[in-house]
Amino acid sequence: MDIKNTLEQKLGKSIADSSKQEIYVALLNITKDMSEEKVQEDTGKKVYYISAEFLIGKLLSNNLINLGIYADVKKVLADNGISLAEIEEIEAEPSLGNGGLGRLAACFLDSIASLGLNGSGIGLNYHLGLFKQVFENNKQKETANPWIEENTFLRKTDVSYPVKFKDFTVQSRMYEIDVTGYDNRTNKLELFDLDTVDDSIVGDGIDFDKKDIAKNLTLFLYPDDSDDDGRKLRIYQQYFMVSNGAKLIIDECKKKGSNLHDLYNYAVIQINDTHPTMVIPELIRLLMEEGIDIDEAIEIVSKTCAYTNHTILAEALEKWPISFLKEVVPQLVPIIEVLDDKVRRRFDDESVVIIDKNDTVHMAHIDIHYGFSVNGVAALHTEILEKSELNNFYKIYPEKFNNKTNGITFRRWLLHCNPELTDQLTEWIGDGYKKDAEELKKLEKYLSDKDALDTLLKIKTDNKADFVDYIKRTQNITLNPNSIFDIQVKRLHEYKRQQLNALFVIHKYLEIKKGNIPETPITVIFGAKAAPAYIIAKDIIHLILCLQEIINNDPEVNKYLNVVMVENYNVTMAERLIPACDISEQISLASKEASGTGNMKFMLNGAITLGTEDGANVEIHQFVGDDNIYIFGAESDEVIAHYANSDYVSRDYYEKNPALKEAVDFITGDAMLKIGDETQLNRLKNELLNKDWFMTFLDFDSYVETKEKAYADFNDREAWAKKMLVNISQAGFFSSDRTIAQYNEDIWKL
Ligand code: GFP
Repeated sequence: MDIKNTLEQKLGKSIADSSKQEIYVALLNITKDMSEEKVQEDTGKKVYYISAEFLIGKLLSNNLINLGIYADVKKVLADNGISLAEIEEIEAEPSLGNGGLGRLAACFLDSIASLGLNGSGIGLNYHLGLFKQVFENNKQKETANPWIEENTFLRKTDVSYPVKFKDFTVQSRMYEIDVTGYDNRTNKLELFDLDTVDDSIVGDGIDFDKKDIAKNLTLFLYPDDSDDDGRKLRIYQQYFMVSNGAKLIIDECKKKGSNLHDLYNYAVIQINDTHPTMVIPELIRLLMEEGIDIDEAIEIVSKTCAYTNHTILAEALEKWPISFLKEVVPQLVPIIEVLDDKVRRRFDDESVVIIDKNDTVHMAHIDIHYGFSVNGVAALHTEILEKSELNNFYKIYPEKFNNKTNGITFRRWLLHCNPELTDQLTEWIGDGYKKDAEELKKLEKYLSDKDALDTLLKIKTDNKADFVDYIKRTQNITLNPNSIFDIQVKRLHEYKRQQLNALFVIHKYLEIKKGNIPETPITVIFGAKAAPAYIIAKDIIHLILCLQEIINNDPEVNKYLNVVMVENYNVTMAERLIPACDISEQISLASKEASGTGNMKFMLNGAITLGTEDGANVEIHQFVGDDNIYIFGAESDEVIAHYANSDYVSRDYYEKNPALKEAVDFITGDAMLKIGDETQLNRLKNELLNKDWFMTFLDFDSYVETKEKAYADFNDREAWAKKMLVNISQAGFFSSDRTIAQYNEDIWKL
């Protein structure tokens, strides 16, 4: 294909005479045309991945790569003095996800298409996304994030269904986004929406009338659920998603010849976390409308649906009062009662019922009883589900439980975000690794090659310099490119323990004040959004931003230590940060992080993990060996025992450990109170001293010691480069192509 010609044809003029905006739109349309040509006829069994979130990131470059024209487009533009990077910046990042859950769904869609499998994503088209984070007075403020532009990858379709709620019916509209496989077929992400949704009802920040469903239904992902109206809105959203999804699935299967009694031969539904759980009773209801009796309908649906669990945190396993369901979707209630009744008849165990004695519906319990597969997302996570969190279910259905360790798409997290490293790897080992990630192991032969190790260090230095420019240009933050980039980016949550990292920063600051100067300067970088109603999470952001102000403005310290929290952390920012990282912080309290996927992205880009034995860190550790990872802290068994015995008392650690006490007291010391919010800082300190549910203090000493060791090791550049190369060479297992191949082999059987 002659890219220059095609592009100029679309533009209707020469590239030289076109604006960047025009070039962006032309490229967008070219990729849409090319993707469309790779759509295949829907035959055979198909997987439907239903998820409240799809954190897909910008699409232009990803699609150019997957269509095989990225290099050509880049060259044609460069010949005209235009950089593709500038064109990429014009695209708004879709705001359809929150964190790892949504990003995993996006990686999976890429791998499903790239492996040539027939599958669609099903979700919602949130107009204003999660929210856009801005910092004001060292605090997070949430604003709307309108991302849908006139020229967009979204396509409006004719597909539309009536969706009935208790008091009214709405008419949906399906939009779709092409999911272009790498050198393979195109699949679809189907996003349901409502024509009546009205962005203008959003006032200051992200406030709106939660009761006006016709106008607010698809405005925001995860609307504030701190009151009943907010919780009911989530039920409206979830039902809207699954009712549309179920109708689409039935239509598509019928078209392929299904008589619905054999639905499971045509469709498999992967339920991503508990948000889409109502697809089970809704499908049963729809099959009954088609004349199938309830017992058979339940059997059919149970053979069609599979469930993935992403967390052991009770708060994230959804439970709805049955009264809410009666108010929003009364048509599902009798079905859920039958599902519960069947469970109660079979098992005399209150812990596995669907509707408990407080009239609360346990969504995960529906998934486990009425799905045919239950999987965790890393080996340790699945083991904890089987042995403790879901043990009562595991005893009933051992055959349903299985592990699928998460993965990431190397197209976005290596080929796209780190072109310099990609080219170098290709020079060293050929490009087979782009389709078979295990081939990265071939890099092992360079482990004693000094030139290769120097090259690797140079690529890291270049990526750091690029990031320094980018963050200066976009957020006016000045960074030292010669410092160690120590990075923690992920959703803000106490179990992920950004507060532990912040306590280290305080400790380090005080050490430098005492004259203990680090050999190499350090830059600690954070990126995280806190859920709008999560008070302590917002206090932690406040703490970090205040530390940033104090430390970066202290002339005694800022030559050696800087702290930065990037604003509005998203996929685009991650693509810049990850290739520039030296130390990857994966410091959750052992047992609490189901898997983590950032850990895999950092590893693939040559960062060294500093982490607990948690989630997929455990598997990373096994692959790279003790010398190429920094592991610290209590292990999951110890943590689980502390919870069981209720014997963790954070104040004891504080009283006995002067370094820890000094760091904790700093939170409400003079320097902080001068610039910070007293209420917030006091609340955070009290939380740590009197509760500390995620055992920050338990691991403080071990964290400090291990981190200092990593900082010291960094100075032996050759030894460090070796660690980097080992990490890259061992990353192959964490390709989402491997994960999806396993889902298909064990669960979907397409
Ligand atoms: C959640 C879990 C992570 C896991 C992802 C994907 O992500 O451990 O890796 O789901 O399975 F917590 P977050 O939404 O918390 O980032």
